[in-house]
Amino acid sequence: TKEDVKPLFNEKSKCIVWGMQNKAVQGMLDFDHVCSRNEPSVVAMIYPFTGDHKQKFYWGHREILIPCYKNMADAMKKHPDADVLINFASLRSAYESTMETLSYSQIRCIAIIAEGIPEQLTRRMIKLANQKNVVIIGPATVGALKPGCFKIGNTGGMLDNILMSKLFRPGSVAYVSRSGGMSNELNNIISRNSNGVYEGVAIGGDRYPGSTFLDHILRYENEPEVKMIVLLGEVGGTEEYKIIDAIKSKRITKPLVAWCIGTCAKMFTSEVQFGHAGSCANGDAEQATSKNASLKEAGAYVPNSFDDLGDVIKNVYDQLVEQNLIVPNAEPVPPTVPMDYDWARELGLIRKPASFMSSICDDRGQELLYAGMPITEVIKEEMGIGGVLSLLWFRKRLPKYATKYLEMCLMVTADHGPAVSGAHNTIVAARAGKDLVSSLASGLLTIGERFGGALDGAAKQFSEAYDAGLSPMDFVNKMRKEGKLIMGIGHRVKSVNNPDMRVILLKQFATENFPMTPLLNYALEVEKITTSKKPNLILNVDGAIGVSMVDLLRNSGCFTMEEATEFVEVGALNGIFVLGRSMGFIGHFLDQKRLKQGLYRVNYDDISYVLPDKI
Ligand code: Q5B
Repeated sequence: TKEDVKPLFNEKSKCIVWGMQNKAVQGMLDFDHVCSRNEPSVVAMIYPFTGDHKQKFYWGHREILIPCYKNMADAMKKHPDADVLINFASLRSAYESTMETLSYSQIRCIAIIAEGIPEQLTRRMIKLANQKNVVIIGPATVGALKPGCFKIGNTGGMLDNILMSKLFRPGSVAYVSRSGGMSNELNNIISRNSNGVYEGVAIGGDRYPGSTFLDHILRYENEPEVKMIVLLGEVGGTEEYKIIDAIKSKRITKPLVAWCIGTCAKMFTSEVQFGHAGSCANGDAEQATSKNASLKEAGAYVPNSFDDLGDVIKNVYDQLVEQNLIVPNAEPVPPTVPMDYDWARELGLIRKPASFMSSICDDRGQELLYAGMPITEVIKEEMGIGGVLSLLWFRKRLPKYATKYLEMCLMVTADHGPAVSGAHNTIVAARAGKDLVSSLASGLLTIGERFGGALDGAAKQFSEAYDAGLSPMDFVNKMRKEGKLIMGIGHRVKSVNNPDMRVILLKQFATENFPMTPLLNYALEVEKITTSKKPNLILNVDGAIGVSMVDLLRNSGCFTMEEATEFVEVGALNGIFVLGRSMGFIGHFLDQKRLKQGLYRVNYDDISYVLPDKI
């Protein structure tokens, strides 16, 4: 018998939490704080998958650290004052961790939250717990709470619910239920119809609960502060009949309000299995209606329906007040606990300017969005790299010819041999033993006006001249007068005599597919003038992409003139070369590694030493 069992929890109860359940732990600490406990009820956590460390929590306004141990042995040794273990282990490991917990005599109560533990294992746990006089709450439970003292995990819900149901100070009504969800409902009903909850336990929905209705009710019977008891049973099982026997044998003498839920089960012609593993009637006696009738007959206060439960509780409570068996206390004001930022924001109570804004991609929902388009659609519609680029860079779904052109630009700029500045740098870095990212970055850092970074400059110079109405000749003369190079003109090796096939391909595609190409045409007129002076002053690959992209942005119908200009201003077009050439640089990095090339050192012959004779 457990009739002489001591109270399960008091205002000094300390527990260890098994599992990285930070939200539940914070909820417990907030509960402790509103209950005006002097110190937190959680002294340690156990999590076998990380090393020993500390987790940060709030104690009221203050931040505190709670140690988290890899081994249960260490947690127990360091915290001999903990006598409760809250086991959040999954159904796969809950048995093992509970059995281990039972080997430590300091633990008097274990709450097992996991649902679905095999019944055979549950029975073994219960057997050992009974031998060791340890109370198990659960499995398949949210836990229990004792206002003013202690709360297990997520029991009682969030802080606003705890305050609303006055769970921060003790009342005179103790309850026991199977369901954790319904225990929350009981907290609410009891707080509205009496001076509140003294203690509440949800024993869990499994067929074999670690502790039973009777265990807890007999404990309540022994606790002088408990003046009345509420039992919320349910269809299935015979536990309620043990209560009936105890009423009849006068082991339960305090007023008991009881109701078994699941009365609708009788309305079904076939067997009904409700949510809990144990909530299925095997025979008539296990029906909720039969149990309610028997409870009433034994002398329990049984309402006509669940809806009337609150009224019956109120009637019994009022009688106890009338008889001076309950003297309601003045209502204390609980200490305030700061609201969690996320919760306050969800409730719309606070607003804060965001630190930064993003308008191209959102990964918060169920599915990743590129400019508002779900990634599954991007794939389904075969948008390709050009389509992704159009969404992420230009925030538009560009027409097919445009995305195809973008892909073509990436393809033709992907590489131009190992001799160019960027590939050279990548190769030197790779041969110096650097990793892929460093070698790539080393190559990318050479991209500038002279090498691969003249796209935006060309777009700007040509479009400004064109918009100002300068003839190609006037433009060339103006640039010469100002001593400026024309961006997008000139090449080290390509010339009219050695044409750049990449540029020919780009020109051809743009003239054949774009709605119009006025800037490209203008640039080709400029090229005629510059190449007449020097054959290598051709419209190069940077220039061809730069001016044709202006034609695309201005004439695709997707952007305003201002938007088209802004893309050039912010440097979007150089991004095309950067992205394309990254493919080549990575290729060169891999190539060097594959070829096992050693450290590169410039040959002395390649350096002209021009030091002063003497300083
Ligand atoms: N002159 C590209 O120069 C280069 C002139 C010019 C007026 C011009 C030069 C230049 C503008 C920037 C530009 C992108 C540095 C190039 C690329 C990607 C690449 C690379 C690859 C790849 C080449 C000789 C004479 C001088 C100059 C005059 C030259 N450029 N006049 N406007 N733009 N262009 N960059 O050969 O009278 O003799 O003093 O800066 O568009 O990077 O494959 O290598 O895919 O990787 O060194 O294609 O053109 O010629 O500077 O010695 O000039 O021509 O004033 O006249 P060079 P320089 P003068 S595409």
